[in-house]
Amino acid sequence: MRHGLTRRTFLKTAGAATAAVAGCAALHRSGSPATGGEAGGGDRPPNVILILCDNLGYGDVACYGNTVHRTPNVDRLADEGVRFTDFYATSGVCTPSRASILTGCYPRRVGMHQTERGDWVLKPLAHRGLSPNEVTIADVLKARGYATAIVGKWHLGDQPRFLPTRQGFDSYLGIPYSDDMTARPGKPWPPLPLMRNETVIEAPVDRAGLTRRYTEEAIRFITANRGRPFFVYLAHATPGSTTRPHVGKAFRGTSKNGPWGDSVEELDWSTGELLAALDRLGLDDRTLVIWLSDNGAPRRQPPQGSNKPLAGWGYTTDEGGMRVPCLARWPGRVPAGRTCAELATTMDLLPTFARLAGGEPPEDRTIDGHDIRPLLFGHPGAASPYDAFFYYDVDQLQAVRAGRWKLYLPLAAKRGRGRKVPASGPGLLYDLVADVAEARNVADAHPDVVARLTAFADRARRDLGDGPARGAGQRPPGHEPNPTPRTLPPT
Ligand SMILES: [Ca+2]
Repeated sequence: MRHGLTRRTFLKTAGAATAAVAGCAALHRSGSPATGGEAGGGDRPPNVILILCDNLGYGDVACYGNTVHRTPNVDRLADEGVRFTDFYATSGVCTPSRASILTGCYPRRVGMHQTERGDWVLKPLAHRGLSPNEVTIADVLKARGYATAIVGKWHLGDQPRFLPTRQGFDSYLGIPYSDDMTARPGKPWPPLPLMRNETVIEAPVDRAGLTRRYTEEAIRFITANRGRPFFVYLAHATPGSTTRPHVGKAFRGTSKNGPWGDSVEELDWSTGELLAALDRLGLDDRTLVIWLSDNGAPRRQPPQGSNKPLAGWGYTTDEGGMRVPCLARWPGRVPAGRTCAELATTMDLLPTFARLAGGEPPEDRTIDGHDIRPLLFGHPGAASPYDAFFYYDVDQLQAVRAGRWKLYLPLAAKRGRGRKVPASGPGLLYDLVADVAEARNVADAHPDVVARLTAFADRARRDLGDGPARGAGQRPPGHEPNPTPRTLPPT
């Protein structure tokens, strides 16, 4: 690994590469390695639409087994693309999960596993944010000539220096954090702001209308940029973190599962609108659509969302907390109607998109994710690129998966929610292939597997750290010494 290159150096280098590739493509219109082959058909790389739901569970859509919610448009993505059964977010909560999506790294790698106060997620006026030195998906694709937009929830820092417009996005419409972080007594939080780029345009924003507005904004951006490659990160606010999801008028009370079901069906409607727009614009076969969630459905009494058949709830390191639905559709390139059971993660999006765009992920730093084009394209024998995957709760390493096995480490003081683990001994071992619900601990029968996974955990501790102990491969987060609230400009 080379050191010393800043984000700016990466962007400059990548920009030069774009120019070189453009010249090359002009000379060899059909055979350039950057624009032919896996990068996509024709002479331009694919558009990418990344649709992210908030707190939507593994079992919340029909193509993952839900029998109550009606999700024909999401199911269509499964019919026309690939459905991943073992796809992971890197955290059970928003901020760290989103840091991984954008950077291709474990949250601890980029210092976004906790706030400066050791909390789960960033609150308004937090000092912390994703470091401006990190390279995001938007940076990588923008350097390849893409138009880049984020529509929706950011949650990687609400201070000006941390906003998406400083992280490679040409445009932004959305809320800079969670939709439950509204003005309230005892908190210095401002009325919930809707931002256009770096300016608040509405506060408090009408949360019920967000899904429709976000959908319209994404379609407007796609339409305006149909003649060039584009990247849209559509990060919906729902089902979200409020005790009753906010739902548009047209969907209120229309499902068989209360506001949660209404919001899932509204997300399905939104997905259908986007697919219709792609069809109308003739962009179907040059657009990769990825649809997923940032973490599992949280526990509610009575229950609202579903993580079935997985065990546990959002905000934990149980499978139900971190394994998410993930669908990918690209007609003509991603084979239709396939299921992929190989382990993949949100960290793979950056390296994969970089390659699809004819570029490379940043080489001056460690990126934890992998190029999963072989899984997307269904290459015969394509296997998970992970020897091990690590489950952290805030700063604590709690579990390791390798192949079919998941080991919950013994912890004298396990933090957060989720299953209880022994304080000492081998921990809890589950065979996720034979026992997807993590019901039968088989640690005693497989001491060799326990030893192997424990060694992986030691590797993670050295590299990424654990608890207060720093790892050798951690990078610092961004820090704003004097945070200010995002409020409407004076009139
Ligand atoms: Ca979330």
